[in-house]
Formats: sequence, C-alpha cells, structure tokens
Amino acid sequence: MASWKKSVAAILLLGITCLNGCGTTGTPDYPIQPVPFTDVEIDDSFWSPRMEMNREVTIPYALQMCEETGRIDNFAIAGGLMEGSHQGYYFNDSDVAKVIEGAAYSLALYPDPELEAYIDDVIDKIAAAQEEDGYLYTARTAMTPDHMPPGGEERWSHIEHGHELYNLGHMIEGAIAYYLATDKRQLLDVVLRSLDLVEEVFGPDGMRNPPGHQEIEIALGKLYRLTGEPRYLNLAKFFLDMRGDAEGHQLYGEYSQDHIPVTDQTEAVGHSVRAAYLYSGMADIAALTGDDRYVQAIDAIWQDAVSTKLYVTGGIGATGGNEGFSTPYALPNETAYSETCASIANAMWNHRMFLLHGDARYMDVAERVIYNAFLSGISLEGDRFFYSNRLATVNGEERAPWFPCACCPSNVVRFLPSLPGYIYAHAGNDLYVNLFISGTGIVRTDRGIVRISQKSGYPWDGRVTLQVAPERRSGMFTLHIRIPGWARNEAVPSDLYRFTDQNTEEPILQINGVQVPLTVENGYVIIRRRWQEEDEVVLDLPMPIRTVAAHENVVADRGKLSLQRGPLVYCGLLCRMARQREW
Ligand code: FUB
Ligand code: ZN
Repeated sequence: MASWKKSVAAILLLGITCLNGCGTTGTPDYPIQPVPFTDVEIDDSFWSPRMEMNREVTIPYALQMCEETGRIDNFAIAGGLMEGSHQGYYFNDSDVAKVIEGAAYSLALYPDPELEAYIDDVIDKIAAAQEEDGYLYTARTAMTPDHMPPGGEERWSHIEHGHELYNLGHMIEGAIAYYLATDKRQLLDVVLRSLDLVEEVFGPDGMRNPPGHQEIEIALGKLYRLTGEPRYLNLAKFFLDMRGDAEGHQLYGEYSQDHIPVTDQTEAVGHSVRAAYLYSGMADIAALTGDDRYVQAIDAIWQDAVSTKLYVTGGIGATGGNEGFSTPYALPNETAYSETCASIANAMWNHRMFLLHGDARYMDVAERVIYNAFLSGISLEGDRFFYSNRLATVNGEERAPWFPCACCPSNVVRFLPSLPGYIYAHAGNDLYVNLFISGTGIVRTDRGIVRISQKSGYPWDGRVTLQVAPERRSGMFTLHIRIPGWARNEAVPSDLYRFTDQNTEEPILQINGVQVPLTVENGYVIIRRRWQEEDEVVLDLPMPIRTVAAHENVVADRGKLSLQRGPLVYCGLLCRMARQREW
C-alpha cells in the first residue's frame, strides 16, 4: 500500500498522519475506526457504475458549471488575474472547494494527470485571491457597491449569514484531501494562513461568535488529525462552545442552533444542513477531546430527530422557509424540503454516531438515507440534480442541470467517492460490516491485516457472501455483521414508522455451509472465531415487499402506506387502495 494511500485515512475521520511529527498519537479519538475508502475496493453492480459516473461525468461537469457560472472566475478576479467583479452568491467559493475535495478523492484512487493539472490551475487562482493577511473570501475581495456580501465592506461583520467561515471550512477539507491525494500543499498553505488570521480575530479575547453556518468544526477536527496541532482542535471547540453563549454575541436563534449552548440542546431544530454538520462536529470533537457532554446532547437530539423529524426516505428538513426542521411529526410529502445536502449531512452524522456507540441503528438510518433521500438527488446520467427531494408530486418533478445555489451538486461530488469508507470499521479485533456492497476491504487491526471480501446483489438481492482472510493465515477476530432493521421487522429505530404486514421470513446465517443460530446484539450478528483464509460466511436477508405506515401523528401520512423492499423505499399508496386490499 503506497504511503499516500494510507495517509488518506485522515480524510475519513481517523487517519493520524502528521505533517511535522505526530502530536496526536495516544490522544483520544473514536473508539471505532472506519476503514478508509482508500482501503476499500468496490466491485459492485449497483455502486460501481455510480462511482464511475461521478468520476467520468459529475466531476468534469461540476467543474464546467463552476466555470460557466463564474465561480472559478471569482477567484481570478479577486486575485487580480482578470477584470470583473464577483458574481453569484457569497458562498459560491464553497462549491469550488467541494468539487476539489471530490476530485481529490477520485485522484487518490484513479490518478488522472489532466484533472490534476486542471485543479492545480484552480488552486493557483485561489491562492491569488487570498489577501496579504490571509483573508480568503472572494465575495468581499471582488465586491462592487451594488453586489456586496452580508455585512457590506466590513470583514467578519455578518458572521451569522456571511459564510466566511463556512467557505473556509470547505476549503480546508478540499485542501486536506488534495494534499493527501497528491502531496501538493499549496492549497493547504493557503488555508493555514487563513486560519492564522481567523485565530487573530476570534477567540476568548476577540470576537466570540460561532459561524452562522457550521462546517468549519468538522474541517478543524480533520486538520488537527493531520497536523497534530492542538490549536485547531481548540478553535473547533471554541466555535462549538460559543454557540448559545449570549454573553459573547447576540444569539442568532434556533435557525443556526444558536439559541442555547450546544451541550444543553436536546431537539433537532433549525436549518437542517447546519444542524447535521453541527452534530457531526460535536461527535468529532467529543471523540477527540473525550468531552462526553457533547455526546449526551447529540444522543438526545438524535432520538428527537429519528422519532419525530425523519422522512421514511431518511431525508431531514421538512420546510423550505427555514430549509430545515419543522415541529415534531410535521412531515409533508408534496412540499418536503429534504435537501440533498441535508441527507449527506445526516449520513455523516449517523456514521459518526455509530463510531461513537457501535450500535447498528445508526447505520440503519445512514443506509436508509444513502439508498433513498441521498440517491434521488442525482440522476443516473450524473448531470441532473434535485435540491429538494419531494416525496410526492402532482405535476411531476424534473432534476435540474444546476442551481444558482449549487450546494447540493457539489456535495454529491464529494460524498459519492467517500461512500466506500462507510462499509467497514474496526475496534481492536472487532470487525464491523455495515453496508452490503461487493468488493474488498483491507482492515488494519492490532493483530495484523485482515482482508474482507464481499459479494452481494444488494439492494436487489439479500444474499451476502463474506470471506474474512487474516494475513497471518489464521486469527482470532470478532466479526459483527449488521442485520438491517428492515430485516428485523424494525422499519426505523423509533416508532415513527412501522411495518404493517406480517413477515415470517427470518435471516439465515451459514458459516462454511453450516447453518448457525443467528443472535442479534446491538443490531449485529456477532461471530467470534479463529478465522482461516478459506472461511466463508453467507447471510441471507429475505427481501419481501413490505408496507410501511407512519406514526398516527404524522398527519400528512394518515391513510397512506409506502412500499419498501430491502433498503429501498418506493412510493406512497393511497388509503382507499390500502383499505380495499386490507393491508
Ligand atoms: O448556505 C449554504 C448552503 O446553501 C446551505 O447549506 C444550503 O441549505 C443552502 O442554503
Ligand atoms: Zn444543498
């Protein structure tokens, strides 16, 4: 394994690869570590075509759209490399950053000199756009009197809506990904200089505002892992702790989850992308600091979200007005907002909850999101997108080629190639199989490398064949295979949705051709044995078509059922039909 490939682990939460000698070794992190996507090879009839599509169509297409809509020119203009003034939204820099991140993930697995040269050129423009003291925000550097960002001329004057820190957060993630994929640190140096400035401006003795739109907290956690510099972890924690601190700033309110301190929050409220990035950041910072108060808060918030604010597709954020959460059980179908970015953030959050707790219920939610609310956000051709993912429509809805606010397409570009990192995880000698996607994973345990191969026709077919081959011919490992909630008669890990039909078919487990009793703990069947290279586990997950009803408090779903087969949610059925057939 090339050293850069190993180091890309940092991108997916946990890699501890330090630039200047490692300061984080031995410091806390998630108790369960994901197997990074660079150690996972996918060979799957469902996902491989989608990953290829992202590489061959969506990445170049998104770059082209960033060019055509002036997103890349904004950097060139701010850097004095071309004439003109800023175009579009003040957070458009973040789209370029997300596409760089996605392109970097792709380059990490599939070197492509032409793409790399193109990104190098974009990075030159970004570097040019950075002001002398490190300030990087084209919306202000290239503004005109009739086109100014929130807060006008004054830097940092509208942290609530200005997105300076949000843009920087995405740029940090792009810079880390690009550095790990290519060893080139120009963009990394740019963001480090920006952060020097941010540290001068924000802090206990400076501005005590959290960013209006969260994201930088996640980025700073990754940067801490990469550099070993506690200052980045401290800054992330500072931003978390400023939220809801009325002494430090005028509170922004629930919309930005800035109504009370994060450690006192118990309900999912406000803008759903901000919220799920916040909860992901809280999980990261809890893991990295060992501060359990963040975990207690996100546990309660998760319970609220999954019990009262989750669509059957896994989408979150019911209303367009606040692009976010509504009141409990208010889950309209025709007007469902269910933003694609919110689905991505929800999957990120649930994956982190699993890494904290090791319970399959979080991966049940993540799987529901990935196969439904997320996947509907992009066409099979890879160049058309949904921003809102409605659950019902009267006149039909078409995916669009792009949006003036293009957060969703650029988010898809970076999420898809990171997906293999959600399949496997490990903690010591406990190996976890969370998603059923054919291919192989290399798990680096304390007792050596274990290679897991998986074959399945998922999501169309429920037979999964696994081979666990320790490098040293045999080894004692505990394999945890997720038995999805839907295969255990649990539609979601709450009473928000339930199966209304009777299913008597049980999952069947065989080890080396012998059926063994299937006992489920925390949503996993657990197999502890001394594994030999030729050992084979076959799991059969029956996939009958199921009918799903919502909790009676969900007024919009009264008298309606949806159909589900395996992890795929299909459609709503009208009550009359449902009643006639006596479902
Ligand atoms: O504000 C940046 C992004 O644009 C948000 O995450 C989306 O909801 C959209 O408003
Ligand atoms: Zn979006």
